[in-house]
Amino acid sequence: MSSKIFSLALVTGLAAGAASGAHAALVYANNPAPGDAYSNASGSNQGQAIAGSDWYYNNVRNGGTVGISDANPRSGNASASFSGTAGPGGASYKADIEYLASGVAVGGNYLASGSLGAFSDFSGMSYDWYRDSASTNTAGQHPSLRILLDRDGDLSTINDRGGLVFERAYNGGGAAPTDSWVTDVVTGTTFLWNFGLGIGNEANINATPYAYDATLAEWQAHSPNAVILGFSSGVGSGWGPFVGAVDNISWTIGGVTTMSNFELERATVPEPGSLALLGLALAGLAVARRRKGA
Ligand SMILES: [Ca+2]
Ligand SMILES: [Ca+2]
Ligand SMILES: [Ca+2]
Repeated sequence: MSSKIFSLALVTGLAAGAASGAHAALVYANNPAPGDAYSNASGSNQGQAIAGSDWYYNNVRNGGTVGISDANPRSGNASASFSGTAGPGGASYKADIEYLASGVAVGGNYLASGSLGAFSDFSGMSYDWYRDSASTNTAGQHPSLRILLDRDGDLSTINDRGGLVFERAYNGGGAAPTDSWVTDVVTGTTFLWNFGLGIGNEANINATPYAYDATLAEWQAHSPNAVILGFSSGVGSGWGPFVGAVDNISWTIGGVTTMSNFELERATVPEPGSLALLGLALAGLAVARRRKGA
């Protein structure tokens, strides 16, 4: 009920004959303004479903906070904001917002139990992110964007689950801009690094000695049977104090683009007639107040 999906009609033919289209979803906070601020002080990952959507606040620990709120509006009245202070050493915070295929709660956190499609049909993803200048963590850090995968495509085996991560630091990025929204786009030639997938974190899958320079296309060749479990954006762990946000997370699978705009549900807008009546009532109230005060 909190998520309204609009079919935007088929977008101009990127690939004539192929399935193509776009869906933009408004994903609403669970709470009215100022919105959500889901946090967990404990050291174990906890999550919360975002009602009416397949999105979750997830993997939140050590005081990390994530929530759709009006702190940093983007494409409307809100975005998904992040903050955390613990770290970078010791028990540092973490907080994600994740879209999961058939998400299920496991010990207070959420896991996908289904698939969004074949990794081989994935052609890219993008998002807008924001780093507030109040952040004192490493200057190149910003909320990352991840695709979550099951590497062998068999959902009953979970030791090969993991993901691929986009960060500017491994794509020629320097210091992240602050106090302004930045749009990043992941294509077949973008460098991604992995966690999990049954091959260890930061695996080197190509001929170069460096682990962080495998492109999306190389990962697709490396894991031809993988299926997509979901998408994720987040902050930490191992960061210092950070304040920021993300919005307009989108991905394209089989030529169909899905974009999520994080928003606060608007109050019902009164019709012009009732606005006029409200105006008259307020004017009357002002007059009454003046009279009372005189
Ligand atoms: Ca598997
Ligand atoms: Ca390499
Ligand atoms: Ca928004």
